[in-house]
Amino acid sequence: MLTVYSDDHRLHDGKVEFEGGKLVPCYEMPRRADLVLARTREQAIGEVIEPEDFGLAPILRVHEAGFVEFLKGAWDRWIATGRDFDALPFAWAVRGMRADRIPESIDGQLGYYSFDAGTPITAGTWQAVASSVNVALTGQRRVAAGARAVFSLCRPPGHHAAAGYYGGYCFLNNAAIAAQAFRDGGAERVAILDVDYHHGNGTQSIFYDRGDVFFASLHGHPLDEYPFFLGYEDETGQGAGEGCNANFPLRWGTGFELWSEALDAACRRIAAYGADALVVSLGVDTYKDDPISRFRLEQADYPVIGRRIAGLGLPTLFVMEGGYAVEEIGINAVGVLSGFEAAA
Ligand code: SP5
Ligand code: ZN
Repeated sequence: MLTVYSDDHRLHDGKVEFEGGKLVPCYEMPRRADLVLARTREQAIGEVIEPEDFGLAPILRVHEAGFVEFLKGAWDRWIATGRDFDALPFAWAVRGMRADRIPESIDGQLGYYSFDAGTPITAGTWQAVASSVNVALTGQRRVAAGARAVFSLCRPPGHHAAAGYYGGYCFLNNAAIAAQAFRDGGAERVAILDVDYHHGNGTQSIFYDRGDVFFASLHGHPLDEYPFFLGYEDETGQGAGEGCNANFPLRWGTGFELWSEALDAACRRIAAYGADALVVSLGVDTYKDDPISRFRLEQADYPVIGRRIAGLGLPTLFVMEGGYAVEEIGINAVGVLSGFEAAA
């Protein structure tokens, strides 16, 4: 399997995130992608290529122009106020507040365009984010041109980012932008399977009222787990998208037996939908030793996941999302790809 990768991800290197009442070192770090890349080489799963530059147009098919403009300029505006450390928001518009008015101050806008305080913007964030999108789109192009499967080793991840806000270590939604590119390239129907531990709230919200992109997600139950405010089973889509959203929330402590039943159910829904292409939001924070997650998958389970996904028989783009047990992230992510290859 071909891997698409860029060193530009290292330009996004946040120091701290807000978690549990404290600023703690970022879980989402450059070493994650470095180790996944190293593992693709060790396992010789295939050639590694650099991304092409697709510019802003495919991003603007999914994200609001004002939000993209904000992301591009946020760091410069932040340091212009005299601060030389990571930019984090601290206030948000919630129920009954004026979400229709955009503040002028950088601090107000950080809140307006985000949903958590765990996602620092740093000097190189925009460049890394734009490159991560290009990694996804380069993979998408190859799959659209006939490759059975490609691995886009994206960093930063994307599935928590919505059309107009960032959060959850995600800024632009790589998987959603790739899914839209499949549609714009002529695919009639696209499915997205999100196996990251966390609900893909951004991806769901982007396609919620559309019937041309099916979204299925297996994740920690919102009653227990971040991002808390989306991801219930009764979110089935709306309007033209009714029936095209499928959530499989699972409680803390879930092991592979139960998890793989949910995977089967999600795969059956995708097969019934009849997609022309599949995008997999590949997070491996379902691993038993993940420091921020509470599922119990083991290393040997990841190739089984890949095999099940290959069974769908669809042209498949894997897009890297989460996974914070850094020393095992390569083994687990590439385990999925190897299982897929063995079965494809
Ligand atoms: C892409 C992705 O996986 N994003 C995840 C973002 C999660 N951010 C919130 C982290 C809160 C962790 N709290 C767990 C406490 C264990 N020390
Ligand atoms: Zn995650």
